[in-house]
Amino acid sequence: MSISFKETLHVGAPNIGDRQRFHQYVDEIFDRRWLTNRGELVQELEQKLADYLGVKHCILMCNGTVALEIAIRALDLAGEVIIPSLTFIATAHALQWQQIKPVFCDIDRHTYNIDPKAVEKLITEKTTAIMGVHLYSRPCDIDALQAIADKHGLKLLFDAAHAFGCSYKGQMIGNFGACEVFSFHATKVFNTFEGGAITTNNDSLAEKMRLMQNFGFAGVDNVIHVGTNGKMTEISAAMGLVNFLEINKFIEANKRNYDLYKQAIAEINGLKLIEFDENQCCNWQYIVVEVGDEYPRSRDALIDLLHANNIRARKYFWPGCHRMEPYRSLQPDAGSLLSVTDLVASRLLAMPTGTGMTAKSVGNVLDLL
Ligand code: T4K
Repeated sequence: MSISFKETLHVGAPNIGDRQRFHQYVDEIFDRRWLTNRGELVQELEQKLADYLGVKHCILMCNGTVALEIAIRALDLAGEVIIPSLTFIATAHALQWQQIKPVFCDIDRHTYNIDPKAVEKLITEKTTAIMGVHLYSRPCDIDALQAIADKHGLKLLFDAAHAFGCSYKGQMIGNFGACEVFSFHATKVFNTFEGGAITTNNDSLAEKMRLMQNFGFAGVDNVIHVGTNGKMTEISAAMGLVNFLEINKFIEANKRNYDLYKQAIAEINGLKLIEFDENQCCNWQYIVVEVGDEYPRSRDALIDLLHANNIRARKYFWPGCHRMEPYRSLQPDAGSLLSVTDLVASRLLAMPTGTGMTAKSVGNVLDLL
């Protein structure tokens, strides 16, 4: 079967705000001749995002991965850190990069998030932290994870790359654990081309992370800490300011697309669309479909069909970090405790959404399904 749409529909196609305003910002940046190193626009965006999230500190970063690395280092993590395997590889790499072993934990069958019951069994003498991932915009079971962390004297932090604009029990993601890390990559609901942020309500941690992202400089010629270069540029901040003006529009477009998918997928035997808590804020940015046994095609056959018709659906996050290098070689037995992860990773499919999708293009995808 081939419907062959002319347009190619990508998962991750960026949301782009007012171009004219962006061009004006670029001119202003050039006029000021201040391109990076905590410029005016970075400071303005940090304040706006901190206000939006209701958090004390928002530290903008060059990308989400470096932000994770800095958070991990600032919290003095070492030894082993428990994370889910069903996540983007950056979650694991940010630890391994610093010689910390990511210990892969199974997920809850329904939420796809790290399973607190499985976490406790993985704690050893070497464990220093739990890093939850709010996968596909749905917050982890934060209360349960915090209780485990408190009981065992572990640090808790979150990879919140997917959860900008989402809330947990009425409070915005960004306020939980010791700190939370966002990605503002082009593919995210809110993007700064490349970019990210760490948010925290802890003053001394924030100060330490600010030092670490700028080589440890505490003023001109005065280095007081080891550090790296995690700074966001003014161009990225300009993109952020422009996109932030339209964040509600972006989220509304995602919600409209989600509702269209939901209505149609409810009628299709064997397909199950991800569900969200309508009482919480959500960015609706991941249209994740689980392909069950009752569907006439396997997940892989379905993705082939979609690709043949210019719909670039993705198998996020197949095959799970534990089945990719270096973890596959370093931890060959990890899969024995990850049966839910393996099952779910073989069934999920992410579908295109965002402001680039019209109701008609969603309809075209649904016709094919
Ligand atoms: N933690 C989690 C849970 C994450 O999901 C991520 C990033 C991170 C940490 C790390 O944050 P960053 O360091 O990236 O800030 C993409 C993104 O590059 C990555 O940011 C994102 N997660 C991940 C889920 O998706 P790939 O390897 O799938 O990228 P790629 O090049 O295949 O593009 C993805 C899709 O987006 C394609 O369908 C094409 C489309 N696209 C992409 C770009 C860049 C566009 O249409 N336009 C574009 O400009 O990782």
